Amino acid sequence: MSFENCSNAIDLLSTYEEKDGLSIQQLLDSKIHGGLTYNDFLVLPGKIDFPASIVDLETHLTKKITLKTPFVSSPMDTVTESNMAIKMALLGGIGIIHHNCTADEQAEMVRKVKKYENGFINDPIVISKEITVGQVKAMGEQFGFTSFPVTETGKVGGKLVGIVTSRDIQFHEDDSSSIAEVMTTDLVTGTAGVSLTDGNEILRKSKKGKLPIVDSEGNLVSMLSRTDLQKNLEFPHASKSFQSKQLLCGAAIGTIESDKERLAKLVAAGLDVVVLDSSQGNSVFQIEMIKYIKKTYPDLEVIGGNVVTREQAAQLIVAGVDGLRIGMGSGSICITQEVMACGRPQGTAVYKVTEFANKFGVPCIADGGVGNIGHITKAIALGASCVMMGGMLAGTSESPGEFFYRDGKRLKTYRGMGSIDAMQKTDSNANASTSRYFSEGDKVLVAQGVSGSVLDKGSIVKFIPYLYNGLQHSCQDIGVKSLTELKSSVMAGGVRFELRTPSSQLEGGVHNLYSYEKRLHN
Ligand code: CPR
Repeated sequence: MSFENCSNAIDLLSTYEEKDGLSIQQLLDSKIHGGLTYNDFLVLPGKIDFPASIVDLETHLTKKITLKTPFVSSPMDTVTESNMAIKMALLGGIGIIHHNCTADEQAEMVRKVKKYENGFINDPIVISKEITVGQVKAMGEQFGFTSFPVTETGKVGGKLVGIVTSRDIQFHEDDSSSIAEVMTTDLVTGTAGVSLTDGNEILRKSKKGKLPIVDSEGNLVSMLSRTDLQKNLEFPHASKSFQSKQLLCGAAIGTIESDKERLAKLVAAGLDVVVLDSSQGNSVFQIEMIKYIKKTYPDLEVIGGNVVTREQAAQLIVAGVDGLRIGMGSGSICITQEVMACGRPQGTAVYKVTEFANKFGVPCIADGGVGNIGHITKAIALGASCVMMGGMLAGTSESPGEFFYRDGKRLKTYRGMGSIDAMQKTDSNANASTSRYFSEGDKVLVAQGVSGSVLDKGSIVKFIPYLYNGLQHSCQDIGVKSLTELKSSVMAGGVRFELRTPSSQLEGGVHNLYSYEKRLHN
């Protein structure tokens, strides 16, 4: 057929029976290719007829929970505590708080996330009116500011009676006067439940420095500060529960008896989703725990795992999970495959499990081995609904731990939960690491991971939007307008794949340069 006779591209291609590239089934035929990792293949480009900005990244975390983005932070003690969980939820993902700590500590972290209100200071420093001017001046030196709300109890939750600012005390010479004599009692306040935008507007109009927020009985609930006005960003994708409007929060537990007590505390703190944290999820302990949780807390969503085979998944689906976590040995800090001889290349694991679980409406999280945006696209193309990240989010301002310097680089610790370091954490009740690997009671601990360090990545407030925009552009190149369309087009054979030889992988990276700097975003 000549080119002149064809009016469109479809006619031009009509002599070919199949689309170019491989279907997902051909790509993942492990009898031919062996197990694949994300780096072993590429997605072929499609047609762009829409802007990247319209690509919809909404997805399911569990049967009942949807998120505006597919990003989940891993329950590791160098990745997710309340700071990370708050920011992940504000940015449209969710954080799963680790359990390598006491049940009370973990519940307190969950509570902090659930109580968080963006822009509002929920734990302001409050004084009572018995405090003297001299004491407030000293507090000013200690904290660097001299505005404090005054309540009857001297605590948040007490009746608001005034506010003291630097103007009230600056030129007051008698340091022994009580604050009641100098504080401002003519107060502008906001009412609990006010939105951030409305609260900021009241603050702006009042020309005051602080806006105390009070409940219907006049008790202090929180505060807005003028110095934060510019910093109070809105987060349109925030993951919130429909009824309470509180941020969504997940937490991990193990599968031993004491974890039932731990879970009761987490549920009392407002937990939305529990992740059963085990490196090999197909155990009688986990199956029993799933049944117990579904019976005891029918509204709590349960994510089971980890699994890498259809057979493992089937056991947990029958037990009643609302979501599955996939991955064994693919984590960046992990030596499980080396030591245990068990595991599966992550690309194959994600496809084999999701292809099965999705038939039963069970969403899956691809956990471990995500090192760049391309890996996220590939995990979703293979059928995952979300990706769980450890190493990608470690070393950010929101991850636990202090930065330190080595070789002129600013670093933070990142360690596997089955590393000797994590397993030897000595807090009472801190059994996460050993129970994750069924090692509680072992005399000799067998490490399944390492402890290391990662470079400072800055705040996830910049990093997650980079992942978000990158994922939108990736979908645009593939020619799909949403993550849902990506998955359905893959299954229908519309989105095609190509295997990569080792030399094609080299070609796909930066090569033949004398030197270069890899900056991922501005
Ligand atoms: P990366 O995102 O760093 O590649 O992997 C994080 C995931 O690795 C975690 O969510 C968890 O499933 C897994 N993981 C954590 N500690 C581990 C050890 Cl010590 N060994 C094996 N896997 C581990």
